[in-house]
Amino acid sequence: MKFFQTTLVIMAAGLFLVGTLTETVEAKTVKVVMTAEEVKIPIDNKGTLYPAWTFNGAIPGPVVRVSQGDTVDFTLINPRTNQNSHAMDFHAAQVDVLKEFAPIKPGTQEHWTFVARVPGVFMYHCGAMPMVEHIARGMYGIIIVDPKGGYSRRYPKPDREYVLVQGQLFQNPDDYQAMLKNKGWTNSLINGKIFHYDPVHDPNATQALVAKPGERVRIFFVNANVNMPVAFHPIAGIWDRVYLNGNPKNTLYGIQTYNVAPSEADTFDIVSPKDRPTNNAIVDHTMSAALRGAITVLMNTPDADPSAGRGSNILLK
Ligand SMILES: [Cu+2]
Repeated sequence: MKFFQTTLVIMAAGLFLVGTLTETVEAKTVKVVMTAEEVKIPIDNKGTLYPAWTFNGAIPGPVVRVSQGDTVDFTLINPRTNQNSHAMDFHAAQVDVLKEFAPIKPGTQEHWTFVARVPGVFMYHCGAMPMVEHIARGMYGIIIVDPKGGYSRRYPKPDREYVLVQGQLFQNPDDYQAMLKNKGWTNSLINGKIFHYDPVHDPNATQALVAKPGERVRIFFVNANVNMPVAFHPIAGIWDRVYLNGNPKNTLYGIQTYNVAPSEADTFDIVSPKDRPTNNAIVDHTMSAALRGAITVLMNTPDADPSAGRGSNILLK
């Protein structure tokens, strides 16, 4: 979480009067700096290296979290040591694809701002060509825009929050023609690793999501696959609520599987039985993806680590 802490600096708080009443809402400017890094990083729990392209040296890139109405003050650095142009496409931004989202060459940087007007969860990704390769090699992440109104009956405060970002791993990182045809896709990545949080399928996995029985666990999910939707399902459970695009105005109740399109992000609540310890396996129910790495274990036990899924621990490294 070092990058998260160092790259997100709350710059200033502006105070705006809302309407004619004395009610006030603080809108902040949040400074976000990302560096495009072409680096070899581990893509499984035993440390197999892959020549990835990343934001800040990790898949996914840093979690960006702001409140509705905040201004994101963004800088993208493309170091001279890189071989390729890179770009940033925040799905939470309403700007100009030819201006803000334009690629920048190695040895340059760009700076722009946007106001996060729409609440929810959004993907971000590199939009430089060939885009399929820049995304498949790891240049993606999540931006959470918390709703201005805060929590409510419709959008209850969760006990834990976790970020899960799914992607596709291709055997040949340079063959973007194969990526376009979805050929050479060998594995699914969850937060950058195959079976990242699944000690059942991978003896090298040391982590799982944890919660206490009966807690409301909120999952912010991004489908960063380049070609395939995700059939998002909690085995041995039912999604209590699904907030489409993470927006509390778009709430579905009692859902077994929700189909998440490429580039879509949604928020999912699950509440386990209160009276006993249980486990869930959160999967892409598309079998070819589940068994290539897209399974995440959620353990609901009374001794769950109280710091997991809270504060800066929502994306388990
Ligand atoms: Cu890129």
